[in-house]
Amino acid sequence: TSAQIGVTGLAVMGRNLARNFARNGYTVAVHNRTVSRTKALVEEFGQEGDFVAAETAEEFVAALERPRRLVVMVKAGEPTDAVIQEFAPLLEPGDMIIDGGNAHFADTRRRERELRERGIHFVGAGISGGEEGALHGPSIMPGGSVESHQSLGPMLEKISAKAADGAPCVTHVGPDGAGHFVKMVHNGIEYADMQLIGEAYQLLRDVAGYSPAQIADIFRTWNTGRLDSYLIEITAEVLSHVDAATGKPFVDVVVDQAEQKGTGRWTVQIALDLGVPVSGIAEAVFARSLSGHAALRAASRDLAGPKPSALSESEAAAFADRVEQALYASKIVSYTQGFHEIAAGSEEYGWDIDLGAVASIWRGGCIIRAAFLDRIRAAYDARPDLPSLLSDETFAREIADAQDDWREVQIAAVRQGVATPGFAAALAYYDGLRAPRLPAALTQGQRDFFGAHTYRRVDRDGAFHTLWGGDRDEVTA
Ligand code: NBP
Repeated sequence: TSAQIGVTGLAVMGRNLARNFARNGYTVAVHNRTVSRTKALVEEFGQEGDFVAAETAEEFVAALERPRRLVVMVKAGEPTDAVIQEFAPLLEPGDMIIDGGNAHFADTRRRERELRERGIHFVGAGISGGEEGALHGPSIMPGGSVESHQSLGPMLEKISAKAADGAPCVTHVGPDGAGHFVKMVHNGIEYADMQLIGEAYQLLRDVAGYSPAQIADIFRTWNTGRLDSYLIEITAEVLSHVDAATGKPFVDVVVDQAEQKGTGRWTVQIALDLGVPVSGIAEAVFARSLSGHAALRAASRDLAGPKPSALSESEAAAFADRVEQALYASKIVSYTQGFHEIAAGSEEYGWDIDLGAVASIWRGGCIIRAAFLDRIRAAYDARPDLPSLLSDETFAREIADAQDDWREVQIAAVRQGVATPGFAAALAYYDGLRAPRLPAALTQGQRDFFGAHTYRRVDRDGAFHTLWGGDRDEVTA
């Protein structure tokens, strides 16, 4: 038998992806460094489809039809390079290696270049949706050559999630590292979404005085409206869950220190390199980092702050409505920032990424899937050169409608001493963009004063310098 696709790396993701291919009628060669995982897969799930278990790399490669399609689902970083080094010598020109791990796009660019010299297509494919997504249909963001996508695309479409309108959640994002870049920003937006939801929860708890169970109900209601999304849905599930051992709300027995694997941090690092203000995503990464500083937090517990005062029942209900507005407006801003970063990456690396198509493939399968993405797609479809999501009429109008409540929520947070870095960053971004004049003019003056860095004038072209230490005459630089 010859397999149409092979999967090496059979931990949770690889195993479920292999099963997904098999359930869709493909013959799947499976391989793992530790052979027991391969055997376990075939023993447990062999009846789901056609698997070819391979113990060695040679057997694995020999099991694949040509051109070979070899999916690598190992731990990102050195293990990926190790696997490539093991398999590349066994492959022939035209074969494809698909890296479905969470690789850094710069690594993907390097690997693609090296393998291209040997005639092998290297496809860095972002895969989102966790282990459930891998099994039932993930959102897939493949990069690499057009040629490889012609061969691979139909298979990926088959195993991918489908959006509500039936469209497969996969598109050829662009050459070399484009897919992994977009997956990175997806994860950054995911961090921001989670942080904003967390802040909404904290406000409903501390300012409105609601219990986790009541807040779960509020999130369920929100999930029937414009905030309809996977993350809001699971938030309600987590908040209504009661710890069996103590009878307390589950959220109260979990240590409040958030962990991270790095893709959110990369999103911010790359944004800094590209000069894109992703302040909401950055605050989300910093908020996780702050939460983890246990000793620092313990040492700071006695710092002064306002005394919280709970709202009356009717005030609380009105406040919850305002929080929904604040959450929605802040969410628009974090997607605006994330799409700006994708546009900037596309420009920097010549990827020609279709932003509407990216929004489209995030509508199903992935962690940030949401009704909202349909609207983002519509905005980019209507105007592919949209300078910013905030330039879209519909989003601009929604923010205009939300802004009074958004500001009120921020005022309440500040007054009551509840940290809302995500809401605050989003609002500051919005007001910064709107401002007719920014204090950046003053910054330029300071820079010119201490470092003769020069400035431009509003009324004349050219670069200028003021002789600050002397007669303060202005000279042309
Ligand atoms: P892990 O990231 O835990 O990786 C375990 C796999 O890597 C095992 O198959 C292991 O083989 C293999 N491996 C390692 Br570690 N070092 C190796 C080496 N030097 N040579 C060959 N194989 C090696 O698995 P995962 O959680 O299934 O994730 C796989 C990829 O998918 C990662 O890049 C991850 O970031 C990405 N991803 C994960 C999720 C998720 O929800 N978990 C979602 C989206 C993307 P062994 O069995 O012999 O140790």
